[in-house]
Amino acid sequence: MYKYLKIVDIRGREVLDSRGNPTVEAEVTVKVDGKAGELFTGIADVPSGASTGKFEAVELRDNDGRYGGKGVEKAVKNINEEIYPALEGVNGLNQRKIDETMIALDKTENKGKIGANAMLAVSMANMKACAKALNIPDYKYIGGICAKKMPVPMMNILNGGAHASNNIDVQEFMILPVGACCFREGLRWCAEVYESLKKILKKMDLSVAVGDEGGFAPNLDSEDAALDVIVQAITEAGYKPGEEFMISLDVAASEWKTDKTGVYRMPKKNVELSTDQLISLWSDLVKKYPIFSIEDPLDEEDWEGWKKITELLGNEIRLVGDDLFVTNVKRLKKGLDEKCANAILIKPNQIGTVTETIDAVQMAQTKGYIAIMSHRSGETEDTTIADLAVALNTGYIKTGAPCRGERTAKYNQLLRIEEML
Ligand code: 2PG
Ligand code: MG
Repeated sequence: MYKYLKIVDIRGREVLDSRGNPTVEAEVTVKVDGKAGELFTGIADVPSGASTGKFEAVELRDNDGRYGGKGVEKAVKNINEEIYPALEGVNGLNQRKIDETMIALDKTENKGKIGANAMLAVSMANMKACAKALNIPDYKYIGGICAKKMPVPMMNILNGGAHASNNIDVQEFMILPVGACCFREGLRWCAEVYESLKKILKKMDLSVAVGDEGGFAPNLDSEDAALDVIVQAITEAGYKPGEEFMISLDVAASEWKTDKTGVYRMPKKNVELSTDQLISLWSDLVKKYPIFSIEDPLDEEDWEGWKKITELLGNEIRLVGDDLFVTNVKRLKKGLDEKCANAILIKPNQIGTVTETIDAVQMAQTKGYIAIMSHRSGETEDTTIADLAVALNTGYIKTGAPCRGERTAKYNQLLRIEEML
């Protein structure tokens, strides 16, 4: 087995994401030690969010005339001219050293100088190059013999909020095939419910156009109306809501914040609510529907509110911190100390390196919080999160609808992994 996989080349490039916006791709090439000196190249693309948390690591954009300011040429230049010289000759097998070198190069708390998009692309591409050189799948390289658990898909089938131009304020409605025997079966169940929902919406004369993550984005009057059609879709597909399927919501309530912490405004309904009113709204929904989890039910700075809702609902459902924690162990630690939430959403690009992502998952898991591996609303065909979910035994993955290639790419990769396991 190789002990040293020398990084001999790193290059960045600007590619497009699923919204047609530029994003960063990196290629890392490693050379095996010994006489053979064979070369292996890993390629990785980073995704991009729409409802981004205030405390996420910085996604470096050019802010010039190209692509409406969204170009990533600066980040690409940083890969070629800053990161490559710093990592040339380093052992790719030492992923933590590679990530730490990039962090040290950047020197800022939020990775604002080099850009978390530049760093994550290199971090993931290095991991992939090493896995390739060792001739093992990515999930096996990361998780070794501990990688064993296929995640339950949290499949987004109805979009609202910042991900759709309809009048629903909650950003995502997801279904979880909790009664399925395996990933393949669960995926089929979800696709059948998705089809069943499509039929129902057509019958209701509602749009079946899809949002950014592939879920439908019909003009329904309320969150209750959305949940009702989902329950109907599950039932008409022949499954039992609450037994075979559970439902999850991503409120993305940081998008509803006003100037005052604890005062919210639902942007589409234009209704103002206090933290307490919002908590009672969610607790009413939990009584009425088979809800497994609610993500970001409150704003990323409303720690008091999070504490209250965790006290009230934490024994019944999972309260998932996405914008609240931003995959950052410092914010997660605060949540653990103050008993806020009981689950964390894991998005590698919120933090910017593979090893920091792993650290966040492990901290959560040792403290009894579940970790949910997640895509972004702007994605690419990169499937690293599928491998990470299995490698780290997260148990859950949120990666959109069974529709749109950038979403199915992850599900299809999980099908391959399940066969290997
Ligand atoms: C979220 C994500 C992914 P975005 O809020 O959880 O579904 O959306 O990537 O826009 O932040
Ligand atoms: Mg979210």
